[in-house]
Amino acid sequence: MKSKIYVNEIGYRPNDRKVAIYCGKDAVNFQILDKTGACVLQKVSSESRYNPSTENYEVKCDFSEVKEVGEYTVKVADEVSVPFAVGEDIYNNPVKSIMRFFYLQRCGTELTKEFAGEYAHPSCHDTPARIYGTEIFREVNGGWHDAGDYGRYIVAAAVTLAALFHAIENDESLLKVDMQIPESGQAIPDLLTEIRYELEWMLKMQDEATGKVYHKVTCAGFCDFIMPEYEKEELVICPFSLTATADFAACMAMAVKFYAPYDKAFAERMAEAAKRAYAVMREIQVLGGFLNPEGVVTGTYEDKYELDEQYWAAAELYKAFGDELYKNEFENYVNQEVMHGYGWEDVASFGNLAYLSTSYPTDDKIVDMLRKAMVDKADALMKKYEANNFEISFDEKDFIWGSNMYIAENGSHLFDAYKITGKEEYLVAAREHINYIFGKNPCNVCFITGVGTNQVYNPHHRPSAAVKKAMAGMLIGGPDSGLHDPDAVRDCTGLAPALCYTDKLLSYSTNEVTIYWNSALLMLMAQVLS
Ligand code: G3I
Ligand code: 9MR
Ligand code: ZN
Repeated sequence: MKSKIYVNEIGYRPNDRKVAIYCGKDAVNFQILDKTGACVLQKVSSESRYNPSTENYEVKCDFSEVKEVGEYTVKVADEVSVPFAVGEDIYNNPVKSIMRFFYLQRCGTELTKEFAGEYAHPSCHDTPARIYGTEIFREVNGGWHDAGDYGRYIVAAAVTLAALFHAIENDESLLKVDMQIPESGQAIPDLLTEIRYELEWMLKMQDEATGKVYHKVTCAGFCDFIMPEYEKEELVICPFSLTATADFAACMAMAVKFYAPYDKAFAERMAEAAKRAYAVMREIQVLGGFLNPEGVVTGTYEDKYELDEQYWAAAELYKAFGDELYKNEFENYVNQEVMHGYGWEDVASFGNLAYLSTSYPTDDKIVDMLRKAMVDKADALMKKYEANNFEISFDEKDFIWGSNMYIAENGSHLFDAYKITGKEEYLVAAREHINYIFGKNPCNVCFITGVGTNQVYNPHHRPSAAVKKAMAGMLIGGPDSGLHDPDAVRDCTGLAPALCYTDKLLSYSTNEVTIYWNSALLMLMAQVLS
């Protein structure tokens, strides 16, 4: 039986705020016990408050004054929390496994036992793929499997890499992590090697003749819970899309500076690819965004609103290359509307950061507009954060498919406001989003596989299911009150929004994993924990 005390199951760094949540209608006395069971702190919780997301009452137990390194539990009456640590290095191991996930998702290459352990497999998905509706076959090997499925999607890839680049910008020590990949030990950092694996695949998805970018390559449908080399159906390349082409342009432009010091020719290839994609993206007009062509049923990443992708691309190309054209186009977009988003669907915040960090000239008025809008965005999130007993910037309507990505994303918006204003409260709030992910949530689960005490055991992830062991280091989607799969309907009907989560293999809408959920978490961790 799980207790009603919710903590970050990894723990807390000595000087960080430390709060446990207890579910109950009255304020309580709580104790912090050390490893020997001795009480090191005794206090009274906050008053109880109703929570529309859980349809329950909770109190907060603030024990921030416990700073000594050690292992602790929280005790309320005769209930005890899971044990957690106070220490400076508590996130090192989780970060490493969150990073290694990308390696383990590699497609089109053999993963050996030495580097992949039980998830080793021969090369997969390496036959030429049919361009949808034609007799033309194209070689598009490589890249990472997107998620619990084995598809490869440009939209997902681009935002994943954008978040990883921001993670590096905020915490350079990530470049020193030994990811234990076959290429480890080279002059170029492991993380850049791993990212290049995805970039090389993305480059293959751009049409040489036109510069347009194909939306995705997958089989026509989803396979069973088998290892990737057994998915043998024909690979299909789906048509070009504006979303994919704009995201591709932005991502390639962003990548240039990271690789220029190591491989000039590669950097130049990406610069060229970015410019060509940008130049042609608006010619791809599919009304209402990309939709699956007949006969294909894999993920769509459909996005009816494609202006933010162009906005992001304009900013990123300006930052990388300094041409007036990109500047003017971005500023025009901003003058119409400042947009936001660090997700696969809404990507504009990446553009805002690019414009604000370029070394080329910027317009003061545009800079002010961006900064103000970003702080306004964070202030709206702060209101939700203050109203939410679990100290996340969510209300009861925010628990949608991939809610954990939006948790990470909101944390990054709060961090942006911290950078702009210098106000510590944004940073503290952003960190609470990490505490939520690691177990201080009403599901009472640490949402990263292989981490914590109350773990996720049955992620919707084909290799994990095939091997019968959850691969470590994967952020799962989290509660989705939309009940988008039969298991969620069966297990969660009638539950409050924040509780609509089920650790079932078939619950893809609450328990799947993706590359861009992991990258969103890594970006936030790099921002607020370094
Ligand atoms: O944007 C609306 C929002 O306005 C509304 O309030 C809310 C209410 O439900 O819905 C929001 O849209 C949801 C959207 O995700 C938000 O990101 C849709 O209902 C929901 O269906 C959609 O889910 C997406 C899902 O694919 C289905 O299309 C997930 O974001 C997306 O991460 C997921 O991606 C899949 C790939 O297709 C295939 N590979 C696995 C991957 C992860 O599950
Ligand atoms: O495994 C698929 C997962 O990656 C997708 O996110 C999800 C929604 O598109 O679909 C999953 O596949 C399921 C399919 O949609 C319905 N039949 C069962 C499949 C496996 O659970
Ligand atoms: Zn594969």
